[in-house]
Amino acid sequence: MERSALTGTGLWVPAASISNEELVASHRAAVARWNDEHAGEIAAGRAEARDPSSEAFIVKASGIQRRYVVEKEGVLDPARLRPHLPLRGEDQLSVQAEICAAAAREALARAGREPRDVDAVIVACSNLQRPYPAVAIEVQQALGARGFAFDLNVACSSATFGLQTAANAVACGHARRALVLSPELTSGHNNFALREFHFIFGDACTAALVEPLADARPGAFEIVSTRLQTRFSNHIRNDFGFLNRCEDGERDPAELVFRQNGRQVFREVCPLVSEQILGHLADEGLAPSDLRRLWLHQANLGMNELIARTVLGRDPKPGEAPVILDEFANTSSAGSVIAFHRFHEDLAAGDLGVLCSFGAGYSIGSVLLRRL
Ligand code: CO8
Repeated sequence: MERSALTGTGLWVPAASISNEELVASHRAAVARWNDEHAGEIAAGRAEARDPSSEAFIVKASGIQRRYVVEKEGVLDPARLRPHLPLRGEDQLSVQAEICAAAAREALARAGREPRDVDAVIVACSNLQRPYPAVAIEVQQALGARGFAFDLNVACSSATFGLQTAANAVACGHARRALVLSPELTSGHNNFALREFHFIFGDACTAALVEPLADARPGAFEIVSTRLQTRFSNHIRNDFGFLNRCEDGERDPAELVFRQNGRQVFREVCPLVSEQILGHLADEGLAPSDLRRLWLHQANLGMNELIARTVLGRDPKPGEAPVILDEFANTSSAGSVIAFHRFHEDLAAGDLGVLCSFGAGYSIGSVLLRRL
């Protein structure tokens, strides 16, 4: 079995970003409009008036200051609350394939590889714009890559599940250079009308290249080992799917985009994640004090502080568990890879870190990395 390495990462960031101030102003206007339109039902007790959002709540509850989005005007328009995406013809590259290719090119350049060196492409993300043909196969063609490609969805843990799949493909000799791409256009599946959800997500796309350890250059990261865990929960759901059109009975449209019981998720997921990282380290004969970095999923600042404190047995030192959610919000599966992409250059040869995702499913993935 060939050992594998993470040899390069790439990041696509949308040009547009939305501050909490802009988002809350749009939400206030949308709420006033909705309450006005539903005044009769509210007065009759058949509907509940919607409450406006607040910047102070967003920062206190989540640590999020702003987020990037693929298109800003549509999201902020109180009458629309979703991005504008021009319809593309079948002869044009789809939007997810386009952002994957941009992130992939950066990862390849960082690893000193060419697109034709790639022989496996995995598009791993929460929301795919179509079931088939796989977006990954479109990216494979756009890059001029060889081999095989497929899509994979394990919500916020898609990238770590993709990294284990890529590392296994390299280990077994099924591929030599595997790209894991996470094109998270969360703004297409977020409910910007409801204050408990509208601030949570942002858009981004990451790329990670996995190769045999023997081919990796100094400065790359050995994939020491990976660990995945799933446990069923209804506390984070999105019921959008092809059977919606066949269902008898009406559904609340809010069930067909992201929804969650955030407080329950916080309570249940934090201990699962800390236990997974500690168990993963113990099985490798390592102690938490052996770790130089925790590249955690970026959903909520309080969650990350609690998980880091539980794993390390003390408060994390500045930079030990880097935060990007203040700038990006929750970019689902891309979050922990963005944290890695932005915060690994200072590590020395031999330094160890854990890249860890957690989210809907529940699903948790940890990838133990050692700098070469
Ligand atoms: N402004 C003002 N008040 C608000 C707002 C707001 N924006 N939002 C909620 N409130 C109110 C609530 O109504 C509630 O009021 P009351 O007490 O009167 O009922 C009060 O504030 C407290 O609300 P919460 O209990 O909800 O507040 P929390 O402190 O729990 O914070 C969080 C909410 C920030 C959501 C927090 O619970 C959290 O981050 N939890 C973790 C969630 C998490 O990590 N989820 C992972 C989801 S991602 C994933 O895996 C799926 C990927 C999907 C892809 C993306 C597609 C879009």
